[in-house]
Amino acid sequence: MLPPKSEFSDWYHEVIQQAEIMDIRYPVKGLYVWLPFGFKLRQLVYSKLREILDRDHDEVYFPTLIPEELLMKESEHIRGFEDEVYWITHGGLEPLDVKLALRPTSETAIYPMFKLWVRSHADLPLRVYQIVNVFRYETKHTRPLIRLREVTSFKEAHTAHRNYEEAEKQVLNAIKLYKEFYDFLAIPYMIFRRPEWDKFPGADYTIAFDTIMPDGRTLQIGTVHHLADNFAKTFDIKYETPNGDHAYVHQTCYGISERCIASLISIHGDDLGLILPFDVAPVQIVIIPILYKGKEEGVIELSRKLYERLKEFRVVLDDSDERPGAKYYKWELKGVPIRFEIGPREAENNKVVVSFRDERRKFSVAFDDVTPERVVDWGRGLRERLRWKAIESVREKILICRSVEDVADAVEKRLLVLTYSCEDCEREFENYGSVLGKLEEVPEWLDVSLEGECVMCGGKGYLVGVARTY
Ligand code: A5A
Repeated sequence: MLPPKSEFSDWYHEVIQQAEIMDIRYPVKGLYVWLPFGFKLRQLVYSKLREILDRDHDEVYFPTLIPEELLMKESEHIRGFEDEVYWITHGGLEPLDVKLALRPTSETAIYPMFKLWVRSHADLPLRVYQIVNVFRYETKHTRPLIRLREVTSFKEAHTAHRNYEEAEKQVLNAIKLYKEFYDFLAIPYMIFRRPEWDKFPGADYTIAFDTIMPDGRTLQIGTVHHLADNFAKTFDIKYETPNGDHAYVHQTCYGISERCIASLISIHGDDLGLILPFDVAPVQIVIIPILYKGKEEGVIELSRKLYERLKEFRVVLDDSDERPGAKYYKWELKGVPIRFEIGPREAENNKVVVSFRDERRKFSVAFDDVTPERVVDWGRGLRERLRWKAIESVREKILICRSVEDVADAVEKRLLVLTYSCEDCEREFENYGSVLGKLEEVPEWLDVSLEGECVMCGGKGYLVGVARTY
């Protein structure tokens, strides 16, 4: 049995174990084991991310180890990461001449190669990505899929362009790609421009995607950074312009980790377990024959026929010896979107009973009407319902505040506060919670104006987010 989802932290820890996403007993803090079912989910989610990126990026693979000298080259970057780097100091018993870092992210591994690859304006834009593990010695409370010391599914894209404006276009493009990805997962998000003091180390500015977890804390589920020519200057990445001059490239990078799966599990799940959108569910359909002594034959036959017809999907015919109740429980826990039940009555009338994981209401359909097209439609319907349910649950955790007093109170109650601030006063809000930064655009499901009077000083202000964060 799971704890109720209202006890979110306990629910989360239990559901990822009981639904067989992760084994969290690995004896190193912040490192966890992907189980087969979880790994399959990861593969399905990440193949969408790949599909989106492959349209105009090339996938690459860079080494895990970065020599100390390269990692230390960009001063702001290293200042941002120095507390978090794991170092390799020995090869066997021999101390190494050059200390090697386990990559915390790969700018300093990739950009020295960019220097070699970029020659002329014709080499630009350059867009690559990799999906790799990165290591960060996180000191905040570690949690599976949310705050890891080995991030196992770190998608990082790195691009180079002719100038600041072209890099900025890429930032907008990356935002569009991330929107498509999270819309596909039916996960609502808000897009903030992080304040200066919280931008990515070495970036010109950082745009972040945040979602709201069921306990009201926000989770940063992706970031897009404009790097301007900061790294290009450090790593000497220059190109020859059409008129023969030499200029530094302008760069962007953007990343998503397995937090996308943490949010998928957390936002859609319920007291019974996971609820997975049809496209990413490792098991999309389960068929459960209801067997009574002496009446098995027709039931098994019809179940097999249905299985054959739906074979293009990830479908399981659960004809194990367990009781139907135990089977329902198991497949509900794993978030299977569509369930068919076939008993003697169905077999006799050439019908099947259908239920969807989110609604759980059962209805009867003629066997002949259960076509693959119909199933795809049902899957689409389920995603739409999940999307709206998720939007509702996120919306009720947002409060628009027009006075400072309300901000403190609302953050305390685990609400994401949207309020108005000017640039000078923005940092003051750190006294109440984490400042997410300036809201870049109003989500279609929210009705609020981006501009208003700063609630601190009455000056011209913009909408900022303040919340407790993961
Ligand atoms: N090179 C750039 C892309 C970069 O490293 N950006 S980042 O530091 O912001 O990380 C990208 C994303 O990875 C973050 O937005 C966050 O969603 C996720 N992430 C960062 N640290 C993590 C950790 N310790 N565990 C899980 N996810 C993490």
